[in-house]
This record gives sequence, C-alpha cells and structure tokens, in this order.
Amino acid sequence: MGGLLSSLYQTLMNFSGTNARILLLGLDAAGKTTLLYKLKLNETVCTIPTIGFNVETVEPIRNVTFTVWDVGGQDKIRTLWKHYFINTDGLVFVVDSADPERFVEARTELNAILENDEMRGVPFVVMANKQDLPGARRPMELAEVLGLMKVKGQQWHVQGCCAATGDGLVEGLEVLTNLVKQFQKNSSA
Ligand code: G3D
Ligand code: MG
Repeated sequence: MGGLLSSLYQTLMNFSGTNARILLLGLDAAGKTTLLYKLKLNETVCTIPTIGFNVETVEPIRNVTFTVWDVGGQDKIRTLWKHYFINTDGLVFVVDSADPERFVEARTELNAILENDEMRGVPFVVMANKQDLPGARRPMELAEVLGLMKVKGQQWHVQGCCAATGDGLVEGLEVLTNLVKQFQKNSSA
C-alpha cells in the first residue's frame, strides 16, 4: 500500500508547476469510489449536491484536482456537465470490464462526453476495471467495443486495472500524466 501511494505521489509530482484538473467519470458501479479510496483520496472528498447529479471534488494533491460523478441514464442532465468540462486537462473513464451488458451504455456516455467542445483535444485513459472478475474483457477488447479506434483528435490509452486491489491504477495515472503534460504544452504553444 505504501508502495502504491508513494508511486502515485511520484506520478502526480510530475505535474508540479502546473495545475491540472482531472475528471473521473464512468457509469455507476464502475468502480470510481473504490479507485479513489484505494488511492487514499477519500479523506478530502466533498460532495456538492447538484440538481440531477452529485459531483464530488477531491482536494488538490500536488496541484492535481479530481472531480467525480456518475454518468449514464438521463439524457437531460448531460447539458449540465458542460460547466465541469471547462479547463479539464485529462479524463479518467472507468468501465466495469465484467459487465458486457452495459458496454453500449458506457460507449454512449463516453462519446457524449468527448463530443463537448470543452473536451476537444483532452487526453483520456479508460480504466478497464475489475480485471480480477471471471469473464472480464481484456483492455484491448474493451477499446474495441467502446469504439476508441474511431476517436480522432485526442490521445487515449486503455489500462487494465483492479480498483479493489489497486493493480494498474498508478500505471494508468502515469500514462495520463504524460499525455496531459503533452496536451498542456501543445495548448500553450
Ligand atoms: P462507482 O463509484 O463507480 O459507482 P463503486 O462504483 O466504487 O461504488 O464500486 C461498485 C461495486 O464494484 C462495489 O461493490 C465495489 O466493491 C466493486 N468493485 C470496484 N472495483 C472493483 C474491482 O476492481 N474488482 C471487483 N471484483 N469489484 C470491484 P459493492 O458490492 O460494494 O457494490
Ligand atoms: Mg461512487
């Protein structure tokens, strides 16, 4: 656990100098809260009750802020997301790899997120979560069903992980850190 935490802090340290706003999104039950707790980001979680959906914000760690909410289900509230997309530097999209019945829904929601002007060019990492469960789809298979190969104009990576044990979390965030740094450099150029 100490190892996981120190690698996370090492990774987030790479952001130093710049502030980064990271969104952590996914369908309900994908594993977002588990992931936050595993990374010990729970202590500072505060919930902002919002009409239609609850937004959690994690206090900045090494200049990095995480904002979290459940996506899915209600088309109507999607218009409310926009406000939270402004100035986003990176997206973590968590998927339950062992729940194929919800892959289409996950794909629809991810596309709805990426379609926003505010998200243009923003890099993202798909966390193919629950790899420990029997029948979990492998990361590349998930990339296929989510239609990631068709994504244009933004960098992405799919990371197999198990939020319950922490496996793969730091690796995924490390990739995101590098993509975000590149994105910030290009945006300021
Ligand atoms: P959410 O915050 O995205 O809605 P949660 O999702 O973090 O609340 O997780 C939903 C359920 O999935 C929880 O189970 C949680 O323990 C489980 N879960 C999360 N990550 C993993 C994982 O990597 N492997 C396995 N096997 N389960 C995981 P409960 O039963 O508490 O609802
Ligand atoms: Mg949750």
